[in-house]
Amino acid sequence: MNNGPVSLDLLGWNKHNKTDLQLPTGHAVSRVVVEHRGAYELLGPNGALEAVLDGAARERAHEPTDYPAVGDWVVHTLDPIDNRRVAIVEVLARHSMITRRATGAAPLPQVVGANIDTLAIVTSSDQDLDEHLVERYLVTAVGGGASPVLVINKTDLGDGDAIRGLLIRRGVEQEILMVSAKTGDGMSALQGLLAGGATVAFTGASGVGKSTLVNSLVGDSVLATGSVDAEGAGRHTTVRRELLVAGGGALIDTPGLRELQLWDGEGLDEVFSDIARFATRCKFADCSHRDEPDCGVADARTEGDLNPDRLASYLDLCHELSELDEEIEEYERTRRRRRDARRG
Ligand SMILES: Nc1nc2c(ncn2[C@@H]2O[C@H](COP(=O)(O)OP(=O)(O)OP(=O)(O)O)[C@@H](O)[C@H]2O)c(=O)[nH]1
Ligand SMILES: [Mg+2]
Ligand SMILES: [Zn+2]
Repeated sequence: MNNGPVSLDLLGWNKHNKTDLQLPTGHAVSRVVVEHRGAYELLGPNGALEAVLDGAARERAHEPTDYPAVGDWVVHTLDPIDNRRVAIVEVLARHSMITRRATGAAPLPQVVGANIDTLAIVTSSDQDLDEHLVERYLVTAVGGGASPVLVINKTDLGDGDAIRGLLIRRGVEQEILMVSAKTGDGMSALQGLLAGGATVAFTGASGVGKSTLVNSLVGDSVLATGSVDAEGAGRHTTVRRELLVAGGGALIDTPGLRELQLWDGEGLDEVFSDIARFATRCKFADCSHRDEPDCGVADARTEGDLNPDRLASYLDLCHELSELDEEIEEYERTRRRRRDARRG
């Protein structure tokens, strides 16, 4: 890992932040490259720094999303506050934010990455395609303000066109790149996503080659890569999210995910724009497209204009989101009750 100073420009600052910041003396801006439990690793013009969130900023953080995340631009002290770590005093406004439901019983959001331009959803030609999971990633990306792109890796091992066909038959409208991190095939298109100092995050199942792709784009084997078993499944080699600089753009590698729980449905209508279009023909404005009469969506399925698996997947996500809404309401109610009880 390079611990020397890195200009904000190389980290991608100029793509979205045109103005010069007026910083208090003794402060600087850096980017969060790794997040630990309550501590952060920063990279910027002052090199690699360890940081914690300072007390006042912690007071202001009411929601989990208010805390720094990988990809955030933060204002921090130059001097350490505890002999070792500098203090983050402000998280600058994000232009995008990839959020999922945090693991655990409580319905809480978790920011997986901030200020991401493109979310590369990686699949691999030697692993079974999970279309439903791809759709979850698509909704998460679009809802958070990032552009999704599909990447089919390991075209040297199997028929990438077959996977591409499955995605298209499923109704996926986003760009699909076919690459081989091993042979370098198609990598220039992936490289192109970094143009202008963009930030590209990689997500997908374990073993599809996310870290190998990032290493290849960085031009150095900075990340550990793993092996896959006979079925092509990975072994969760990557265990943390990490931002790396790639000559004018930034890359975020993430651990492989077996599943992804949505946090909000903001991106649903855009990702399933065909269904949203058919729904304008439903008799009832609040049609659930399950068994109402005169349902434009059901008609489209009957007529073969809508992949039934895609519709089932959409309805599954709608159901999950409405359950989540109820859970959040219940959670907030309990929280209020506890607070009121404490106040006596
Ligand atoms: N043949 C071939 N193998 C590849 C390619 N890309 C990656 N691999 C191999 O696939 C295995 C898994 O790669 P990783 O980069 O560790 O996968 P990952 O997606 O980061 O996995 P996790 O960190 O566990 O989520 C390694 O053995 C890589 O060498 C490719 O294009 N072709
Ligand atoms: Mg990895
Ligand atoms: Zn309907």
